Amino acid sequence: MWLMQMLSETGEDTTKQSGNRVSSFLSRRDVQQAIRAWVFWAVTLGGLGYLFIPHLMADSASKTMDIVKSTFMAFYYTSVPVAAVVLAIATQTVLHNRHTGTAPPPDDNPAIETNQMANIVWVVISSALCVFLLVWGLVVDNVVAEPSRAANATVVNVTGQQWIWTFNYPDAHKDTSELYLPVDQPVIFKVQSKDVTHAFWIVQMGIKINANRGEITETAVTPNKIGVFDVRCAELCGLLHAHMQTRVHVVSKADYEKWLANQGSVEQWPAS
Ligand SMILES: [Cu+2]
Repeated sequence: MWLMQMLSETGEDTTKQSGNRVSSFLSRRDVQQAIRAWVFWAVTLGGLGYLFIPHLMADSASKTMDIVKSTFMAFYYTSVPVAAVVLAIATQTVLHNRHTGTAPPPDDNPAIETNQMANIVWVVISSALCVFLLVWGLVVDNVVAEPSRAANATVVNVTGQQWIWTFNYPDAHKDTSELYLPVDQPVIFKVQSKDVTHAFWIVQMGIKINANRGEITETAVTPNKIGVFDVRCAELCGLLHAHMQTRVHVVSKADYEKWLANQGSVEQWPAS
C-alpha cells in the first residue's frame, strides 16, 4: 500500500513526505523512549556476550573449532539488535505505557503492526541480518569441509556401542579404545553404531556426528594442537550415556608413527 502510494506520486513529493514521516515518527516521545531502551539492551546484551560466552566454549584444537566459535559469536551478535527491539518495546511499555484503573485504555495508541514505518524498518533490517547469516554459513561450511576433501587424509573407523567407543585404523590394522592422531594431518572418521543411536563428538575440535546402526556417517577434521582432548557421546543412549567418553591424543607425526608401530596396549603408551 505505502509502496503504491509512493509510486503514484512524484519523486520530489515522495522524498519530502517520507522524510517528514520518518522525522515525525522518530520525534515521538514513546519512540524516543524505545530507542533509548534499545541502545541500553543492545549494549548490555552485546557486552555480556563478549565477556562471558567465550568462557563457556571449549579451547580450540582445530580450525573447525575456531570457525564454530566465531560462528556462534556471529549468530549471537546478529541476534542482539533483534532481541534488543523486543526488550526495548517491553521496557518502554512497562515503564511509560502502563494503564491503571478499570476503564478501557484510550485508542490513541494503535498497535505496532499497523505502523508502516515500524514494519518497514523491522522487515528490512531482519532480512539483511538473515542474508548476512546465510552468506556467513555458506562460506564457513565450505572451509569446514576442507579436511574431508584432503587426498592424504588418515581414515579412522569409529564404532559406538553402549557405552564405549572403539577405533579402528584400517591402514595399520590397529584397534584402540583411545584415539591417537598426528597433528596437522586431516583425518576422516567413518562412524557407526552397534546398537542404538550415539553421537561422536570431539569437544575441542568442533566436530559432532550421529553414530547410527547399519549406516556409516562421515565427518573430518585437521587437529592443529598437540595435547589430550575429549571424546564424548552427544546423544542420550541409555543408562551410562554420561560415562560414554574417552580421549584423543594429538601427537607429533614421529610419535604417531611410533605409536602405530607399537604393538603394546595403547593405554600404556605414550605416557600422558
Ligand atoms: Cu550416549
